[in-house]
Amino acid sequence: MRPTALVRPVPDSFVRSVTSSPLDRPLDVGLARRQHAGYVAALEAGGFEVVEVEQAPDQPDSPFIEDTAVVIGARALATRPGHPSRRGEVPGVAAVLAERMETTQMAAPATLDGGDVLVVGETVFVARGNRTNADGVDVLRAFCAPRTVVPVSVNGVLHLKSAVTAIAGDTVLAHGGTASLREFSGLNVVEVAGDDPGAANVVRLPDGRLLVSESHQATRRTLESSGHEVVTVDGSEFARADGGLTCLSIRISNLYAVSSPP
Ligand code: CIR
Repeated sequence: MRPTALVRPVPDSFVRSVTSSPLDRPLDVGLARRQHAGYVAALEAGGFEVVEVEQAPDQPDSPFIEDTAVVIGARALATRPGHPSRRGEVPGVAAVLAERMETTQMAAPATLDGGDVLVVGETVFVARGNRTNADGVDVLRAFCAPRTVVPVSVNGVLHLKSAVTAIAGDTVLAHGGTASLREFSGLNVVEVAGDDPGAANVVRLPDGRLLVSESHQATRRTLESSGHEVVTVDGSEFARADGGLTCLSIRISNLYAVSSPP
């Protein structure tokens, strides 16, 4: 299957997205839509076939589609998001996934957000505590078997991928002030500097380039100086709602796997 990215359009209700702190001004839906279009164009230019899941008018956070499913190999786990207001996002995404692959649904009391799950090679890292609970980790373990699931602690960020993402099959980009890097000791770790953990949130494109937010020029320089080709997009309106670039898609490919699953 060609690398595929599922995305979901920005509804008018986006203005009511969950935010960790009050905003100085309302979210700008028009701007978010323009930035979303730029993001989709960058995914397509980078080699993803983009599939748009039907808009969910009553689900403000639905563009942050990554949280609704974990895809490993050719199987999907539809999640039960940690924030109750987001659970209605799942059925629409699960239906699209079920047309393409075996899809199972996580059940209560488990909670897990896809943003807390990072697959690097055959290892699956997960952050527990914020949106993902212990039952969610147990369900993930069963889903991922025989792959190893490694819990990681993070501080002061919503999700694991807010502060650590994969930039190669054996390399992560990480904000060391936020995530414990001990668990990644078997991998190459490229650290981002500065106060913003979101500087480590990048998307690896099928053509090998890395998609970085325009607001993280230091990340761009770090990656370019280590030989990576970078493309940037503006994701600032989503960052105001606590979302990074990874949150805006579910990427289905074997980019992160050392070997294909059985
Ligand atoms: C939320 O609080 O759930 C959304 N406003 C942001 C979700 C961002 N998703 C992600 O980091 N994977």
